[in-house]
Amino acid sequence: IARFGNIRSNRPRTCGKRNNLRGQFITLEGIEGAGKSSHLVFIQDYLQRAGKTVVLTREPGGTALGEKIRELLLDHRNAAMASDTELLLMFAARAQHLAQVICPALARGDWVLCDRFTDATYAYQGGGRGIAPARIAALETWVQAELRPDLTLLLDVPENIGLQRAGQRSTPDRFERERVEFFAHVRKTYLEMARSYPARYRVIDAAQPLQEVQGVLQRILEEFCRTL
Ligand code: Z5A
Repeated sequence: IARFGNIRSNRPRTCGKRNNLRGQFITLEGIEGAGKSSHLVFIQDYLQRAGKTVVLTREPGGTALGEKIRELLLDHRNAAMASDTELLLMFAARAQHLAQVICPALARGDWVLCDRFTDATYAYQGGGRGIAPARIAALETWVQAELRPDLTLLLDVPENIGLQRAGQRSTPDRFERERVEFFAHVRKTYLEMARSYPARYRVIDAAQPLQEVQGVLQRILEEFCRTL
């Protein structure tokens, strides 16, 4: 044991205690084509007008190393990637993202607005690929310790609408090549998580026109800022 040091030194050190982090952590989730990219800048602008310093970032990615991992994950030529490999790569990118971007920003008191986070892992690798949630939870605890988002905005659309919107893009990546059933499982898992964590989740009907979605987002953000 002496060789490996004190057991406590093996505890996750990503962010330390949540109450030492002064910033707020907001994540945006949804299936393919739900409209995350369309709404991120709107949310960032709203928060900046409310006087917050906002760090806008994304997963997988957000760091130079994480973006390289993202390329591996999305490259359609990596069709042979095993589900466990995919899961571990997601968390490898996340560990780097937490250490290099998210935790320092929250410690400074900045607000972090992240396009997808660990809920996407439960939805895609759990719901979509069929990996047991307990395995994902073990990695979540390892990599994040007690850090969880303060607010998760779930842009919810039926999978046929999401895929139709996203289908207007050029070469589909490794996830975009999945069948509609895959996205139905992903959506179902997101909605189950929203029911399990009502305090941090807000589900937004993203099938509405863009302006209406933004009206709802604005009301949610106003309420969130008011209750801090
Ligand atoms: N992934 C994972 O498996 N596990 C994980 O842990 C993480 C991620 C973190 C990359 O994510 C992939 O990684 C993702 C899951 C996986 N793959 N999938 N699927 P990503 O977030 O970068 O990729 P994405 O989901 O494909 O995001 P996206 O393509 O940017 O979709 P979006 O941001 O939700 O949609 P959008 O680009 O804003 O909108 C799509 C189109 O619809 C566009 O033309 C818009 O103008 C239009 N749109 C949007 N909203 C509306 C409304 N309300 N009305 C009409 N038209 C609209």
